[in-house]
Amino acid sequence: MSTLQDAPPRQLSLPVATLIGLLALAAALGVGHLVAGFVGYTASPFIAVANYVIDHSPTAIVKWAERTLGTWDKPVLKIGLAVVLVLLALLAGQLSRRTPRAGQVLVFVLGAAGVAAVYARSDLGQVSLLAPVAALVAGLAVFTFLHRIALPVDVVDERGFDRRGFLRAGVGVAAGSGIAAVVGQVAGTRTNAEDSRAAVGPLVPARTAPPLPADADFAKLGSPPFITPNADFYRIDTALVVPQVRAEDWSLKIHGMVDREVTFSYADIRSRPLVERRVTLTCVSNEVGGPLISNATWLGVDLADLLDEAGVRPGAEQMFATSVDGWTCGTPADVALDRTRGAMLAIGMNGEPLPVEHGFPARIVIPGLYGYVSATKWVESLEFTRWDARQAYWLSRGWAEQAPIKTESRIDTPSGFAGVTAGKVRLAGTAWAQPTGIAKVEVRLDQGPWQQATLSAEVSKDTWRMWWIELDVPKGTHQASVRATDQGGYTQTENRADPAPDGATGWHSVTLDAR
Ligand SMILES: Nc1nc2c(c(=O)[nH]1)N[C@H]1C(S)=C(S)[C@@H](COP(=O)(O)O)O[C@H]1N2
Ligand SMILES: [Mo]
Repeated sequence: MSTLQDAPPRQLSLPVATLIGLLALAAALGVGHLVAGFVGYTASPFIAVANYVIDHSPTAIVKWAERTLGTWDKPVLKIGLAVVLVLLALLAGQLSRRTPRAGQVLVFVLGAAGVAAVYARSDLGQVSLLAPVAALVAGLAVFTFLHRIALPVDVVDERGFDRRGFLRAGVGVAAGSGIAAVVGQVAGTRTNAEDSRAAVGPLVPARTAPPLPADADFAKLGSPPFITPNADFYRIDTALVVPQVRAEDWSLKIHGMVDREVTFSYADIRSRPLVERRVTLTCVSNEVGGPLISNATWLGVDLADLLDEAGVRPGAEQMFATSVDGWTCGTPADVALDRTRGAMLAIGMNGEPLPVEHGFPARIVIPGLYGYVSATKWVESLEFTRWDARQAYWLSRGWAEQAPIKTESRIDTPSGFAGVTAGKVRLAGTAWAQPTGIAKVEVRLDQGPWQQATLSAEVSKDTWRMWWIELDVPKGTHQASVRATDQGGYTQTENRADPAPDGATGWHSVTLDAR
């Protein structure tokens, strides 16, 4: 006989326990996301915990992830965190097959972790705590409620496992959680920066960069294109959710050791004479031969002009920049102030307003310094201060205070372990030494003599330079290596050094398998 009212079970079945754990998790995340949609998107407990993991992972792991996963580092982190949460939810269900206590404790601890992660963020106000607290309450309530239905405490009334009631409640919770998450998502991204960016309209330079010479790159021979399209430009930042800042809400404050505090709006900046400058950005985490380097035509104003209006006082050692997401960056003040260096506050990139993921509405670009000590995206404050007064994000994680870009070179074609036809083999690549400029690139096969490669036209000392060469490659396995010499007369050292603490060194080489 089939009945919906079975005898009271003494313990939950495996699938029911599993469902209870998962539904409690869904409710917590859904409700958390819903509330976060109104009090601050990054207060969503899932995102806050993921951000916390990024900020508190050992530096070596974060940098390793940037290098090996590149732009995939964030999706991989999110998936990893989701897997961990699902496993913990399953565990909460399994631990509670007889009584709900152990599962409730686990759900509470998880919820508390969400609260702590939001509390730990400097860029979120008190009200944002509502999101993880609501998540905690929802998770606990759903867990307890479903457990009560599935395993009634009160067996005296002979009520058994009300399967239909349990399923109805489960479907309700699942649907409610999904709807809550969607509403939160819509509400949280309603202040999306994309439409503000689209409304910026054309940004017209007062002074355009000179046209590019035809031989600015050897893309046809296998070098990268001289200008990296925005969609291909490398992206590195700690922001799990790309900060959404509307141009009309943005401002930049210059303060600290200055004669007068000044604040600029987006309208202030764009109405100034805009200059175009080509600058190659380089990440300190780039391994020898790595991809974390790209080149763009930036549009913006001379940072020195803005700093002059504030009147930076003598004695200021660093320009401490803060992004809207709380990330910070320390630049030597003398480099920021040096007009000949050409530091910019950029609002345009390759003929468009800055893409949101590259810092819209405005970012700093400074030729010759690795990005972590110069290139603050979504910048909102520049404070002039001393080195010992403030420690920037990566400095406090063991990276160097001073980080000029090192002279380096890379073989782009053929790629590593390429099969080639013995005889004349063409190699092409790139070399950089911002802001000194590249003087010479040499390539050699195995331990053979160094041979000078043909260089592309020099567009600017602040940009990379492409090279190509043809080598005689006999049958067999060989190694081709490259080294650059900059215009200061320095030739790249062969000594291999890791990216930490101030940039990798060593010659890049590729193995050629010639048949
Ligand atoms: N707000 C913010 N700005 C940032 C970072 C960051 O994590 N947050 N990373 C810096 C680093 S390490 C680099 S290499 C450059 C990369 O700029 P891109 O993503 O536009 O290529 O941005 C810099 N600016
Ligand atoms: Mo970087």
